[in-house]
Amino acid sequence: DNQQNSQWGTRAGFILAAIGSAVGLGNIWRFPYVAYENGGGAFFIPYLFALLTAGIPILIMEFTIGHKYRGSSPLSFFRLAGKKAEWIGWWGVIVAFVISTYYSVIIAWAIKYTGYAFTMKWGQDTKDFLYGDVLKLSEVPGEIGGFVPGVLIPHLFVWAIVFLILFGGVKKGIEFANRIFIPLLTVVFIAIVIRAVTLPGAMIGLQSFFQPDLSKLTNATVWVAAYGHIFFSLSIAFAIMITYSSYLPKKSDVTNNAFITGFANSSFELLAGIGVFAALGFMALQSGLPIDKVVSVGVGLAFVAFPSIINEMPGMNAIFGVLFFLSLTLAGISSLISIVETYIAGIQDKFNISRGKAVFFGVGLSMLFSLIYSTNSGLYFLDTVDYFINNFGVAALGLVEVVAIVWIFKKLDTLQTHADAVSDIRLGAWWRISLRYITPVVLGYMFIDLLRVNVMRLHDSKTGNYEGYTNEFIMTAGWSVAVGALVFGILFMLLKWRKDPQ
Ligand code: LEU
Repeated sequence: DNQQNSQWGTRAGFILAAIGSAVGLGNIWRFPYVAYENGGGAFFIPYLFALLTAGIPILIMEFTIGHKYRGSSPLSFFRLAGKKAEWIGWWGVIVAFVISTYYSVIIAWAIKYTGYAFTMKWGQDTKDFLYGDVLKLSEVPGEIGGFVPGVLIPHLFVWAIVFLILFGGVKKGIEFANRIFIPLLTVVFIAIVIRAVTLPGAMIGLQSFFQPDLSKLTNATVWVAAYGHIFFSLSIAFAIMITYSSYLPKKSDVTNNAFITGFANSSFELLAGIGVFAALGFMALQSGLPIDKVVSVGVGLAFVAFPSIINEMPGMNAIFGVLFFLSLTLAGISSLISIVETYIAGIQDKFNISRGKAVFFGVGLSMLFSLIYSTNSGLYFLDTVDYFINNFGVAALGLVEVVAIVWIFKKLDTLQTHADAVSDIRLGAWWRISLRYITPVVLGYMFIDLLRVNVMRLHDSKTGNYEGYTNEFIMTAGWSVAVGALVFGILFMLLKWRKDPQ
């Protein structure tokens, strides 16, 4: 079927799919380690601030754009203000493309770990197991020795599932999968969190999570991390929610749907935070270490700390482990399909090809690029690409999108009128002030600071680059990817529409 004829079957179907996109690895794998790295309690206030002044307002804005202009992100932006807006849509599509390439490999790890959990195959040294046995990580970042078959095979399997779901179409593929995944995920996840908070020592963890650390509020890094995370977690600022809402029937309440999606996502995230920090508290009690010293992690948190926690748990370990990694897998797949759908929709609109062809082409291309993460240097690439694409792709794009719509194309009124015409809840001062002033000012300031710090790092051997990587590696895996997304976005805009975009 044609891109413009695709539609959700029911309102619940759309909401489930939007929640399925939002709730993902970001909530379960990413949020806990980002919060942990930013000092737990220090993260909380910036997180809530970013959610209420940027996250939810942008979500409403994107639902409105998709619903009003009824196209993929590039097409919607084109209809909003012509070619001079279209590139923003493509930039988001390319950012989504980059994210999909590494997002998929984490799901592959989760599938492997679901299997390991049955026998707790990871043993006592869970860190060595992940980096050594599973990922076969190279000594030198960027030094690619070859594929790791144990990762490559489940990774290809993930792409096969994504292909099948997307090939089914919007209603029979995406909506259908989410109808099964999301209820299942919710039940499994609640069971896990209940188990975690009833572990001895849980309170130690929860205290560090919820106690606001006011002394860190002046730290720009924490704020950027919060904004970047909110965007990632809500799937906003890179084409996803515009694409999904373009499949809404004409009569649909956009504001209400945005609130439901946003609150469902944050509840999930807070639950994940509660579960993970409770479990960390348990580890702190077992090891006698303070909570911020229990694990030294980053991207490995879910795959290093969790297996250790499972080892120590009094009873039901295997079930707990299987459920945890299964929920990671389900949450991941329902998000990955939404990321890939952005470029399937985009190329369908621009090049006027059938959905089937677009799915073949889109899934094939992202699978090809994703292969680098199945090599023995994959984790270094993942870590660096994730950092750069989130800060200089997602956060930068969020800033550009809001400033362009509000200040350059002056579409805030148009969008508000549209949203209010179809929604029960009216948008007022909170929405307008957030998008007009708060988001541009706060995010703009943060972003410039972040840019300054990271450019400086390239020249200053004392401070060192992100995670201490070499300049060469940071240029290849970091800057060229982030800048490349923007350049390719512009190139796609320059190509001709094969079908009248109006
Ligand atoms: N929102 C998703 C998550 O939290 C990520 C996005 C890239 C689809 O995992």
